[in-house]
Amino acid sequence: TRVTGDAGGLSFPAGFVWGAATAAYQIEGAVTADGRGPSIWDTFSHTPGKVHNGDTGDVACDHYHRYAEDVELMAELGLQAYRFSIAWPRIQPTGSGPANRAGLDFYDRLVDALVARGIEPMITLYHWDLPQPLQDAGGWTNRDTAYRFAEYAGLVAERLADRVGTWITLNEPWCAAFLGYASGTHAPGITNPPDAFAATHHLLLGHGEAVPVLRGHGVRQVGITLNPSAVRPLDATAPADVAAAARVDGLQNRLYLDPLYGRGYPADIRALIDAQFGGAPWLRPGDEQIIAAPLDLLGINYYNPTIVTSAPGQPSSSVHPGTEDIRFMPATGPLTAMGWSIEPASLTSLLERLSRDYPGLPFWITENGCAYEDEPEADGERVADPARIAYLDGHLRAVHEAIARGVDVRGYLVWSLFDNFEWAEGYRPRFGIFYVDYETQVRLRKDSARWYHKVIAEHGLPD
Ligand code: GBH
Repeated sequence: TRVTGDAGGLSFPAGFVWGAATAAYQIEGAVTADGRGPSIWDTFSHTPGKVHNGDTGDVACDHYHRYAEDVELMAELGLQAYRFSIAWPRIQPTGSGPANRAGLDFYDRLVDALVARGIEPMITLYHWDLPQPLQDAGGWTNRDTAYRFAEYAGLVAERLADRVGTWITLNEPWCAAFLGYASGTHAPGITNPPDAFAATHHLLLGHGEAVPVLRGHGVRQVGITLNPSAVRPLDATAPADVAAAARVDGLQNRLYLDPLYGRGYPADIRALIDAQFGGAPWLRPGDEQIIAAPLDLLGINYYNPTIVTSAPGQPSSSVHPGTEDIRFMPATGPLTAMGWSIEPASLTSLLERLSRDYPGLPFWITENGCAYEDEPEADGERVADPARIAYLDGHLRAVHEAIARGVDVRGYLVWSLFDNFEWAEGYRPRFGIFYVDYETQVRLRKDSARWYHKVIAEHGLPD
């Protein structure tokens, strides 16, 4: 495999897949169309003070009505794969019971349009939009939600498994659990630290219950997407900082990876949960075996590094349970519109570390990208986003470097195809390679989309 280009560009291994990603609540809008029920993100975004500027996903990119044109844009871009999520409340408006046919019909049409254009659909079953009635019964702190999730997975697979090869059960369960139930910065906005661990367990259990259901419908490629923290100590020679980084790694990475890879929950984090949160009443015999259902790929979302230092006895700056005595360092250098620093080398080292400690599954970069407050030029046509091109170029070089060092990375999906509803940050940060005018719903190719088109066409980075 030729991995070095002739004139400073970089070419990727044969078969490496180029794509882009979105999520249902962030782009679809049409929140009451065709029988869709409310999700926790409808409730949360409509609660004053929760989302920047009071923004909601009510309309978003109106993708629900514009999917056909949107697929044309993907085809013109040359996209090989498109990762999107299914809105559970479109399929089961109350979170259980028979499928809402009209909801399934939408994704059926979308999948057909993608397949017709030669774009490989990749489904994420859960990208954070839990049906509100399930939340009313406790949400992910209720073990029953895991079984409801597996049931929902079956309804979707029954309809789409014949045309969709790759299925991701959950997107970033750490975010769903820790931002949803501990910091409360995401839906459902609960701030009860032990709930983050119960939610984590039931998310993983739901994942494990769903895997055999998907296989039963003939699905060949099943994975999960995590947001592993590229964490390191502020001072690598200070044992307390090294220990702090190891704890964050435990709480954010090993807490998920170890049970998924069949090792059960990590002992240090189990001990922390017992000591600080009064045990793990949610854990039942056999659960860890269910969570360890064999997978075919691991999805990795990477945006920025995390640098931590030990800070005992200081007022806690951390909202994450178990890290009260740890300080998360402020971002440095040129920042994105999310306030995140830009460090491609951390992606290479994260991938190397994961492939060393968690061998056996091919990796996909299921999200990578950056937000800016892009605006069209005076001509109303061009959107110049050189910083995004530099970010994507740098991170693709980082992926390439990991591959050169032996890491098995099969594909790369830009976050995001479109500017969209950035959760608690609303519409201000724009992650898209397509600009969306939220007044007119006009989509404009940013310069980064033109650049990505070339990357795909050349199967690598131009000079
Ligand atoms: C992804 O999550 C999501 O999958 C996607 O929907 C989203 O649009 C995209 O990234 C861009 O944000 O310590 O409380 O400050 C984001 C991953 C990881 C971002 C944790 C925030 C720090 C949380 N997140 N990170 S906090």
